[in-house]
Order: sequence, then structure tokens, then C-alpha cells
Amino acid sequence: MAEDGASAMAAAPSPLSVDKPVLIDAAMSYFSARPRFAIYLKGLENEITLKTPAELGGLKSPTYLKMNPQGKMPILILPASDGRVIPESEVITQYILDRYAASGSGPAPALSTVDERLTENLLKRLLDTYVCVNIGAFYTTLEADQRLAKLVELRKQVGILDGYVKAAPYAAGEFSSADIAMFPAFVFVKRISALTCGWEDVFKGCPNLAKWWATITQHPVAQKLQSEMESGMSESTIEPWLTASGALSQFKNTEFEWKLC
Ligand SMILES: N[C@@H](CCC(=O)N[C@@H](CS)C(=O)NCC(=O)O)C(=O)O
Repeated sequence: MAEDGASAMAAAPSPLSVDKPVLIDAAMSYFSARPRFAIYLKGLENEITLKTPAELGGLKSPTYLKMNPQGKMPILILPASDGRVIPESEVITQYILDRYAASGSGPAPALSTVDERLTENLLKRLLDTYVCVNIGAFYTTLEADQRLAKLVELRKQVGILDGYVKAAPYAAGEFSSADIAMFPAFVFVKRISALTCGWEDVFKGCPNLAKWWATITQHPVAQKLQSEMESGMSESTIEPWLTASGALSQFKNTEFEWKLC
């Protein structure tokens, strides 16, 4: 039994001894970009070190799996004095915003109104539960008909999300953790859908998301993040894994209507 709440939360102690927090992430990863967004907002580039999974032997290496049995990134490895490893992009992001609340800029710890806080939470919940689970359809190993079904579902879920976006001016009204969560996911979807299926506009028929996008892409930290993610997603970088998963050859099969927007 855990001795206190903190150790109960830390399912996986770190096998690494670090003197500063380390975020394990990759430039193109839309989940990793979420805490990176928080790091840049808070000006923590010198406080939190960024490392790639490869530097720890990869996501499925014994060392990594000891820290996150899910074998997924991002994780935040806390200093040896603490010893915990925090998994899950949203939890890491909230931890950074909370722990470093007094630093840099960023969303208010709590948005001004009940309605804004409700929207912030709902957008993140819908994003993670229904949108992000379908993004893998662009690149994971799937039969072509399953791939197409997931892409159709993705379009549907983006449309549902649109119905809750306020775009006044940000997703929940004021700038919030909903913007931090949504922005990297849509940078990724826009880029990979253009490169694979020739999608012209994932926000077609989604006026609120389109309006929100016009605002969020003016944010300097969002611009930095977008540029990093897009540089990490050059055709030459993504082609090997699209080829290995069979996605690339399926997208060339014109029996399927891949261009959904
Ligand atoms: N729910 C997790 C999802 C993380 C996730 O799926 N990350 C991807 C990279 S974008 C990953 O590690 N994929 C490797 C795998 O699933 O094997 C989070 O929010 O952090």
C-alpha cells in the first residue's frame, strides 16, 4: 500500500537519476506537443530538458517500460530528489501549468466563468475520447476499409467538436488548456491529411473551428510549436513509417474515396 498520495500517483519510479525534470517527447508527436506548449508558455526551456525516446533506448525498451508500462510518450521524469515519472500528456500539461503557475504566461489557473470552465473540460474530453483515437488511421497498420471507416469517423467527430467550440476568441472563450490540447492535434491532422489523402481543409463545414484556427495560429507560442511539428513531419521523415504500416500503398488505391474534404 502506498504511504501517501504522491507515491500512489507515481506508478512508475524513475530508473534514471536526473537533476532537472526531463520531458520525453518528439517534434511531430501531437501528444508530446501539448506539454511542450506549456513549457514554452511558461518559459521553462532552461528548467525542463527535452529528450527523445531514442535516448532511452526507444518506447518499448526495458528502461522506458519501467517508467511508463504503456510504452507511450510523453512522460515527465522528475528529478532524483522526487523520483516520480508522470505519464499522459494532459496530466503532464496540467502539472506544468500548476507547478510553474507564477512563471511566464499561459492560461489563467481557472477560467473566469462556469460556462468557460465547462467548455474547456468538455473540449479536452471530446478531443481525447473521440478525435485523437481516430488520428492513428493516417499512419497505423490497418485494413484499408477499417482505415477509411476511422477517417470518416474522425471527420464526424471533428464536426461534433466544432459544435462546442466558442471561438470567442479562443476555444473556450479565454485562452485555456483546451487550446493547448487541441492545437497540436490539428497541426498534425492538417499536415498528415494533406500529405496522405490530399485533404484540403479538415475544418470544412466547421465554422467555429475555422474561426478558432485563425486566432490560435496568431499566438507566437503556437506558431513556434507549429513550425517545430511541421519540420518534424517532412515527407521524407514520415514516408518510411507510412510505408511500413501499409498506409501509403492503400492511399494510392483509388477504389477508396480517401479525399473526404
Ligand atoms: N493518452 C496518451 C497517448 C500518448 C500516445 O499515444 N503517444 C504516441 C505518440 S503521439 C505514442 O507514444 N505512440 C507509441 C505507441 O503507442 O506505441 C497521452 O495523452 O499521453
